[in-house]
Amino acid sequence: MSESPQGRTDDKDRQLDDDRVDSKGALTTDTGVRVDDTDNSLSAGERGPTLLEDFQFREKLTHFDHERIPERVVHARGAGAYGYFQVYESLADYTRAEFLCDPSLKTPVFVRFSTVAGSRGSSDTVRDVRGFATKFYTREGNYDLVGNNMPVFFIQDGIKFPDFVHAVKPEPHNEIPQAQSAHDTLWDFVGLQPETLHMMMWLMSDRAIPRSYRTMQGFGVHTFRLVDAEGRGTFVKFHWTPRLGTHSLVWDETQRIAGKDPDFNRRDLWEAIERGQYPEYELGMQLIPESDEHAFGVDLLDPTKIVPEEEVPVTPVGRMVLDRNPDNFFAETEQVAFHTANVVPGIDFTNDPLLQARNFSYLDTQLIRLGGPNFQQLPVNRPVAPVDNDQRDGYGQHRVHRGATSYYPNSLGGGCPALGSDPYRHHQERVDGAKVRERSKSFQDHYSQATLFYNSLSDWERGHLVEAFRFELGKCDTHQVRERVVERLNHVDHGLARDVAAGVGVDPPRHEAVPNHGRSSPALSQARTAMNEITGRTVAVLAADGVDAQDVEALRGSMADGGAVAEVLAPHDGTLRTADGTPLEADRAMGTVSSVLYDAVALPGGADSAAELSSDGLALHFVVEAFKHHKPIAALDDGVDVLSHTALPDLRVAVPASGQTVVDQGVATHRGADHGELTRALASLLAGHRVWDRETGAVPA
Ligand code: HDE
Repeated sequence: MSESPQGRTDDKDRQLDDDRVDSKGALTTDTGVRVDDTDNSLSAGERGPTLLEDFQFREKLTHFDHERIPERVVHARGAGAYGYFQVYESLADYTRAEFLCDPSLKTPVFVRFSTVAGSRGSSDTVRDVRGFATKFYTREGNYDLVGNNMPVFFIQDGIKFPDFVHAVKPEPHNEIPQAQSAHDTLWDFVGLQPETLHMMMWLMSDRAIPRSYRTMQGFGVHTFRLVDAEGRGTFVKFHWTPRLGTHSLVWDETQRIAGKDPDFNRRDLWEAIERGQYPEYELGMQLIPESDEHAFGVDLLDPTKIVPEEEVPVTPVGRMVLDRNPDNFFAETEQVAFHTANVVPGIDFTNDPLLQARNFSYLDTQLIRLGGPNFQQLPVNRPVAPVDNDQRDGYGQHRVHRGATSYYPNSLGGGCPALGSDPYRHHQERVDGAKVRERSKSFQDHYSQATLFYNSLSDWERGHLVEAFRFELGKCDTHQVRERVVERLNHVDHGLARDVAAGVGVDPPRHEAVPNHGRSSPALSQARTAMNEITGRTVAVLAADGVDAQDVEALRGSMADGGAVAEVLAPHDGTLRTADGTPLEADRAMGTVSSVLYDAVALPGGADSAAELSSDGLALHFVVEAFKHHKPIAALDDGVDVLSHTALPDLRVAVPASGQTVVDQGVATHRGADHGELTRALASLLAGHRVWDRETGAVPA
């Protein structure tokens, strides 16, 4: 049995070993017949027709023709990783689920992150919701928590899902635009379906453009139910909180990354795990006794609402670490099949109509996507818990069931499989009502939590939100669509509606539709997230011949100490001649990357290097663009001079005297030998992620 690259093995990893294949023998057909030529087909004479008899050729082509399966109808583009989950303390007071009650257990998990609207080959950094789906391989069966990075959803009842998805996906007549919500049909739907408004606020916020899957929250969205050993239920809302804080990109940056590196988020996850910087998330729960079901002024069954954390605090209950990349994207990340109805004893549903619809849809979708009812036998899906039942046959059946019986009850098979002891029991909720096709009145307030979200944002977050609405509506060709959305926004906040209207050529509403209630929930703002980490952040160190080698080492060393990665970018690949003559290998040629792929830029000293960079358009653009995107910039000695060659008024930051470190607008500069203060300043700016109060309006990048 091989160990995972990171050296950890668990039940799932050991199980997967039976399926892992390393190519090490002679080439054969699928039937095991050895072949010695895979380049030439069998033909009648060297220039004659190909022969039907060539079974090897036919098998190779046929297999190729059938390599593709349907992509997911939503969440087609994703990236996955294995890891483990461990609960801090027993939650036996609320649930009988073993993996939530035994702190000594490390439960293996597979997580798939995704965008929603784009096709499998679309870009990572589009404005979209991100999926955050976790499969826990528990000893009591698989449990799937299929969440998103936003805590609410676009619609209240699953019967509206096809309408919403048809509206957001590329328009059907010309299949434009790919992976974008900025088009008429989505906003037409939004204007006519006000229950979308709260979620649209989240979608227009920075949450929709995460810096990394490692810096993204996750939410179960629905209210679920925990059930203890006595059958008592407790409502629960699930939250994942990333250890590195919740951080986003800048909109202009995301669009550039989409071209420079469409795999930006996928690559970031993969590389962080390969480096041993394992992404970590804390699981939190909002626990609500059944007796408090109606205590919060929102219907817990309505997935367009949150329960503010200030009213029901999030209790941290456990930790998830992702420490192993998959071996094969298709076999694992593509074939993983999540299903909201994959629950284990102690976890149950509520009557949220969106959740109920999902409990139908996910099984159905796997049948078409994975080609039949045996998809749970695929290696990534197979539970570590034993499986035994009378289900038989079907496409892709891998198990060789022995014996004559496949029915219950039987005596000929010794009565097996026998009914299990300690089984899954559905919570005994009393229900009663007439069959109706009606939305509950308690679901009808569509605006007050959209207002709550808006009120809770910091100034810079609000600025981004207004810009996002302007961008998206500005892409709509139909004026009436723009007008209707502005009218809806006037129910959220009058100022917001006016700000958006002013950017999209719509008459600003003259009166407020409803007064802003003034309430806020500080926990909703990203400005309050963890800002004490630089693990996995990337710093571009721009250098040319004549660079000061000690400056480069100081930058590299201090960044590495905090877990950040500093890369030396030079005008060309290969070796640089440094000021003291020692050779320095460039990590990359500047022209193959871009500032948008880094979190910060540093300019080391060295007169020749600074002079060359000061007349290199690529290098100057690098600095200006990083400044535009609110990124920390650090410059040492002669490197400080490069800043003035960018000829930007905003970049004429305060210049340090010898021996001094100055931090001005997130630009840290230093002249003199001791770099300690400068590197500390850079680390602290990086931990704060971006310099949001920097004025960038005049920067033309
Ligand atoms: Fe999904 N959703 N969804 N969804 N969803 C799918 O299942 C669906 C909803 C979510 O990485 C599909 O296997 C309906 C909410 C994630 O493989 C499909 C409704 C939330 C993923 C489906 C919803 C999600 C999916 C497509 C409304 C957040 C990706 C392929 C009733 C709580 C899982 C597949 C992965 C995937 C249906 C609403 C999250 C078609 C009908 C709400 C993270 O079954």
